[in-house]
Amino acid sequence: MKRIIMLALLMFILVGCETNPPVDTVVPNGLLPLSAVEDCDVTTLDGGWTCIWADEFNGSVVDETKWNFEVNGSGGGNGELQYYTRENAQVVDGKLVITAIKESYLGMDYTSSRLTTKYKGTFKYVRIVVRAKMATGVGTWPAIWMMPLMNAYGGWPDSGEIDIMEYVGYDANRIYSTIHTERFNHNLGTQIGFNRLVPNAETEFHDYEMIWSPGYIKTLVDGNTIGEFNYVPAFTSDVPYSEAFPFDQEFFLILNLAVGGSWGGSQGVDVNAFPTTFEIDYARVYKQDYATLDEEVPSDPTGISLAQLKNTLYWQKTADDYGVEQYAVYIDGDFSRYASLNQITLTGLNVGQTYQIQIQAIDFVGRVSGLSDSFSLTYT
Ligand SMILES: [Ca+2]
Ligand SMILES: [Ca+2]
Repeated sequence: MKRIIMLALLMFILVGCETNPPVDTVVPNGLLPLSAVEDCDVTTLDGGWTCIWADEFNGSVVDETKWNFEVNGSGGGNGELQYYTRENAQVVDGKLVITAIKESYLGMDYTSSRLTTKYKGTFKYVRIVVRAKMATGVGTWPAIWMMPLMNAYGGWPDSGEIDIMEYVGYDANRIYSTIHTERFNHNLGTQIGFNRLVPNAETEFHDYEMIWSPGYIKTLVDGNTIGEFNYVPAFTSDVPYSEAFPFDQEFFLILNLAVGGSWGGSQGVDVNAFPTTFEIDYARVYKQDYATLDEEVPSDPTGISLAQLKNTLYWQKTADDYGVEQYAVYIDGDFSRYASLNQITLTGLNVGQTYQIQIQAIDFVGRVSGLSDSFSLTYT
């Protein structure tokens, strides 16, 4: 009898365990809604943006769970004059304060600091807001910028650089936004950049911002556009998209105050300008909460065209309520590969043979468009 009761109890427990917890089946790829991080003072922004990483600089020291110090005198690759130390960055009154000082240190004439979120905060397709006040004086060069976590497409500049905001003291009150890629970079004089006057950039805090989605980066100051960077495959159809727009990988954030160097020092360095500070009130990173927001299927890809680059096709960027994350490429009706942006170079096919190529758009929650019309490609 006791055994039967035990068995019944066991059955009950087993049946109880089999009752499935509620499962979110709203989105095809199982993406779950985002939760805002607790240490972000503004947890959401209009447009469905949720804060996923932030530093309000409310503590008494730099939070090394979020930031790395880059300690070196290597000149930042630009012949800069500072030695970057840990001691030149402090958290004071709710702000990160980076101070550039004129002092002899390990063979350099200035000290300053450079902090990165490498391996601690890495991001893709996000919105970043950094509230900051510039340093002062000829020869200073503060920046809010991003570098790729992995060099997926090769060393600088092939894997890209995003300069959300740069400021050179000799060009007072003008802020710059620039991207560098293999095709477009300052070594070639082909970098793509914009600038905007901010008359009190050195005396007041402003929100410097970037919004990044597939094939698109926009920078802003206080909500006003500085520049927009678009991947337009028809304009660069002689190269793969990774050479023109390699921004489909994880990037990390960098805050630094350089002294001198190829750009910041091109009008000399005013020794009387030091010490001077680059102050950051907060850095916040937002991501769109696709699982909660996205409701529509992407439209079918159209406009497939032959690129100048061999065996390469591009097509119109597909419309979707919250954006297309990637495209699936089909050859003769079979799935072949994915493309992050609206261009693909086909490889490994038979020379002289003609193939029917179709494209399908996939949004961030896994909703798929129909297949495009077929494009006949004879492989060369
Ligand atoms: Ca703050
Ligand atoms: Ca959608």
